[in-house]
Amino acid sequence: MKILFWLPQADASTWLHGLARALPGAELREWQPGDNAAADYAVVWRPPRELLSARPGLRAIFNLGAGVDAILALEREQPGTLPRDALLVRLEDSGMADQMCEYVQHAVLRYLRRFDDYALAQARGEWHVLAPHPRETFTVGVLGLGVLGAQVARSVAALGVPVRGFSRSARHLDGIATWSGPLHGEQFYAFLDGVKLLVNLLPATPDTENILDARVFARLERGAYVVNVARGTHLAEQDLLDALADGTLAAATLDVFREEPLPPDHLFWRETRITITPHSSALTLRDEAISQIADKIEALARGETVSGVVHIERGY
Ligand code: NDP
Ligand code: OXD
Repeated sequence: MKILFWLPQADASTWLHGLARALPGAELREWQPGDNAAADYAVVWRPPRELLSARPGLRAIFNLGAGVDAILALEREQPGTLPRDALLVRLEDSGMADQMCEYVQHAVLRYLRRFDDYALAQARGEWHVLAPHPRETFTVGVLGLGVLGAQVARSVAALGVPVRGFSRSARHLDGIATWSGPLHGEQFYAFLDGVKLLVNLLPATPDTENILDARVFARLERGAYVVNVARGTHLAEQDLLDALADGTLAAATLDVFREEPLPPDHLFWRETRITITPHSSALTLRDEAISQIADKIEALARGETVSGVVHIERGY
């Protein structure tokens, strides 16, 4: 079987060696511009359009991440980019959930115990004891209860704060109040009412673009916190700055941005109540990703079905 590989800004040889060890019979090659020779599978992250288009015979595209928005954007901009019969398969957890749980738990504890305010006080050379937020009303809302969101919700509940979640279809998670339905519907607003810290783990689709906007911020508890670990396109940037300025929100932690790297002159760098990390809340782990993808390639080669297949029309 022939496998094409593409991962910008990474040492492709280490990945190719790992894939070769996991799939000893495979013929592996790193894609180069102009390569339109046949391949059975593609293992890629943010591939150029030419890698995918005009490649009949491709059986599956494996995305080296959980979010497939970059690949689906190529198809939306130019329908037919994705080979007609190829499956698009995303990573499912593969070591990302633990990292995401740590990241979100850290943000919850930091804001609950007001370490963000202590950091600002230290910068001013001030010594003040601040009352922590009451744990029982520090309600955390998790938007998106998929592979990552469900585990994050459970891990935050283990900290002893009330947790609730929202998804498109109904989900049941022990000990976590859940709502479902369309975004901006009645159930969505019922979910938001009373949330003190909102975590976003939705996929980036046309439906979810700008979901973190002024209307949503206004429904949270006054002085709420926002943690965006999904995609930059979810956030209405000016609405966030306005909500921080007028006290609707107290602070935000952002791992993802519309433009990455975040440009040096972006206003977010200068807003002391915004914490920035460089799209690092949950990194793709090489060994885990290779093992998951190799298992799925072998399953497909045996004619079996695999999980993690993206529903193209739904967008995730
Ligand atoms: P999943 O596909 O497993 O989960 C998506 C969840 O969002 C599901 O619960 C789904 O609902 C819900 N959802 C989707 N659309 C809507 C909608 N319109 N209204 C309400 N709920 C909706 O994804 P993962 O948990 O694996 O990953 C989530 C996202 O996290 C990725 O798409 C990616 O963008 C981001 N990510 C970011 C990383 C980082 O380093 N910052 C790392 C990894 C992922 P339902 O359950 O009904 O299908
Ligand atoms: C992902 C990501 O989607 O790294 O996996 O953002």
